[in-house]
Amino acid sequence: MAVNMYTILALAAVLAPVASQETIHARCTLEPTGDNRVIGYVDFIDHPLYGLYVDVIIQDAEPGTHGVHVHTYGDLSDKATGTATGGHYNPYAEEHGCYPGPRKVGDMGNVIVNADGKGQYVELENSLMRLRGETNVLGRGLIFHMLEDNCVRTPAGDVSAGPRQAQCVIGRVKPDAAKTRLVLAAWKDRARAKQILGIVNGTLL
Ligand SMILES: [Cu+2]
Repeated sequence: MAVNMYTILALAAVLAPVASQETIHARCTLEPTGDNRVIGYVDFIDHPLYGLYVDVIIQDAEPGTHGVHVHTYGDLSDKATGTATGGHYNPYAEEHGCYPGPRKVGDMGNVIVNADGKGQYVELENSLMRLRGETNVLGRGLIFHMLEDNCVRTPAGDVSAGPRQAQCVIGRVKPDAAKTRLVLAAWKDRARAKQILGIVNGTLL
């Protein structure tokens, strides 16, 4: 009896920190700035153990390579330029870079837009940017840029991606059970992740 009780207490101690943390879902629905036409959305799924899954889906964009990042403020009031969102979210005063290398928390990477104007960019396990804790990006802004992010590690590296063509605010959404199952399967079988997630024309990092 005593052994059983200790076993239960030990199990509870191990499981409690995980059980108390839920999977958190968020979305950012891009709206074009100024005369731009690009639209799209970014989905975030934050799992307490695996980290953050980020999925950027773009359409009606100019073919080419476009930087995307989380910027400091969820302020979309500058409809012409998107600059009210501030610079890249950088709580640790880091130099610029791109996922998955050393970088600012808000630094991500590039969406490759095909001739049909569509592009997809997925980060499978971003452990630096989260929807919880110290580096929570809920309520912050996200920007889709006109040009390629060159990922150069300098404090001024942010400027390479050029003007801001679309912006959005990251907000919490209702969990998507079907998508969560797919992402969990991808986390558990990284080698087949692209196939599991059905990414045909897109980048998975
Ligand atoms: Cu940016």
